[in-house]
Amino acid sequence: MVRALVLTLISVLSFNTYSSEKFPAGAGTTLDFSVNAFSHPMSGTRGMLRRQFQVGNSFFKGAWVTSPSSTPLRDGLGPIFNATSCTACHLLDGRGRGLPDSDGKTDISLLFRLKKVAENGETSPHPTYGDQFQPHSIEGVQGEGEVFVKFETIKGSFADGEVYELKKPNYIFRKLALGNLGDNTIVSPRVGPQMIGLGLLENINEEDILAGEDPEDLNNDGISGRANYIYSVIEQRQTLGRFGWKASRPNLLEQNAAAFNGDLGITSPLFPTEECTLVQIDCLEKQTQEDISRELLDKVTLYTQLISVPARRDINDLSVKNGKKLFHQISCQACHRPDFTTGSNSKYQVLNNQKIYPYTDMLLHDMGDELADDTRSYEFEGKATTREWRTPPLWGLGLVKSVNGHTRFLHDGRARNLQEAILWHGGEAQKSKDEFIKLTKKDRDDLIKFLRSL
Ligand code: HEC
Ligand code: HEC
Ligand SMILES: [Ca+2]
Ligand SMILES: [Ca+2]
Ligand SMILES: [Ca+2]
Ligand SMILES: [Ca+2]
Repeated sequence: MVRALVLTLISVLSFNTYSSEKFPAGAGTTLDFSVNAFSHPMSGTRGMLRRQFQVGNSFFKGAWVTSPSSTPLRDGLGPIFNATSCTACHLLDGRGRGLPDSDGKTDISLLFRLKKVAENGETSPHPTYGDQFQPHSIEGVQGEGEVFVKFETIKGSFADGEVYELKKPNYIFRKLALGNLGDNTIVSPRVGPQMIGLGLLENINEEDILAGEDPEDLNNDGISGRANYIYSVIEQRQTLGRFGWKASRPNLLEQNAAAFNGDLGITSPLFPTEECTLVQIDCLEKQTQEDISRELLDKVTLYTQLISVPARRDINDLSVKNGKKLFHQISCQACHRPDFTTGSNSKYQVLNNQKIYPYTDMLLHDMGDELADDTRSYEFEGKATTREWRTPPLWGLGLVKSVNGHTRFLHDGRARNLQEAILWHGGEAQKSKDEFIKLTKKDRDDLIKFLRSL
């Protein structure tokens, strides 16, 4: 009885301590703001669990090799692939830069999803290149080609007269192994996102996400918000999508297995076939089965579930406080929902019942012509269309520069800083963007300072 009381008291006290917005991941929040800020396990992870986290980390970081090899635990790379390690695109568990500073070859961290559109508007994987473009290959197999970017300058100005320039990327596919992509091909660029707090996002109750949907915009604020649904190979049914820029993966296990398969060419019990299409004969000849086991996938998944989120900085700074007020005033929070409380279904207590501050509603939004993969609306992945993107979490944004040495944002890294990320917003976010443009210079800077404190 006394013990129960003491335990309740401790949990109430610790809940109060960590439920403030200073601790975006609740009790598991890390206080390291260095270059390693995105690489810590949830704070309090000790003993056996900490060792398991490190084992998972080693498979995430290490380079994979062609099979057969003297290290069967780390072989199976290819026949075609984007990179030889997870880290190549999620450096220090942070994000890729995606694009070079000026016209040239795209960065390894930028991958391209492909679809062919039929006359009736239905999309399917590209018949020659499949649903992802893999530039690299093992010996004896052809990589699919190279992707270059050519920037186009878009000019605009704020209401106070200050001018700005955005660089719009146009993608050019070169050295294509099996001929042109052809007409009616839709190309969807994606940069590797940061890995923090994913286990918490996975543990938000589905009803809490769905409560934010407003597909017909009944409250008339110009913002709809739709959930994505996709087939889960684990549950063998349509399930809510949470991960990826279009929320097209239902959970971290499937996301990781898909990354192994699509990005590294590593097959597993979840995705047992290599990415070769029927016309990629050299690729088909070098296929291998079950390059990794379910057990190994589970280790990497534990790792991705337990990566922590750094604490906020400067929350009492007056500019940051003003920025936060403006964030709400111009309706950024309508999509970048500040908080959720996680559910209680995780086997890791540190992920359960936490008040978290991810700044996402986990829903899809039409973000306008400029950000769309295609201005026409076709279903692209699950229910997500060519025009829609999942609101990305904003936690950790202020530390991307320290961790990754760049400040590139959005699904292909086209925004060169946080201000440009806002200026690319359109569609359902057009009104918010227009209001940002009308702010004074001081208020714009304060809003950015608020984002940098996240
Ligand atoms: C070639 C670059 C690349 C490599 C290599 C790569 N990823 Fe990713 N990763 C991405 C991209 C791009 C996305 C977003 C995918 C999308 O939008 O569908 C992503 C998304 C993810 C996500 C979801 C993050 C979120 O916020 O929704 C996880 C988890 C992940 N990757 C894990 C891995 C693991 C594990 C590996 C190694 C097996 C890996 N990735 C290898 C580029 C890469
Ligand atoms: C209608 C929903 C919506 C509104 C309103 C909205 N956003 Fe976004 N935001 C998104 C989506 C979706 C993306 C991802 C778009 C993409 O990558 O193409 C995004 C991306 C971002 C990013 C880049 C994040 C990253 O990980 O690269 C920042 C920063 C951001 N928004 C800040 C803001 C601010 C500040 C406001 C208010 C002025 C705002 N947003 C209003 C939906 C919205
Ligand atoms: Ca393989
Ligand atoms: Ca391919
Ligand atoms: Ca609405
Ligand atoms: Ca193997």
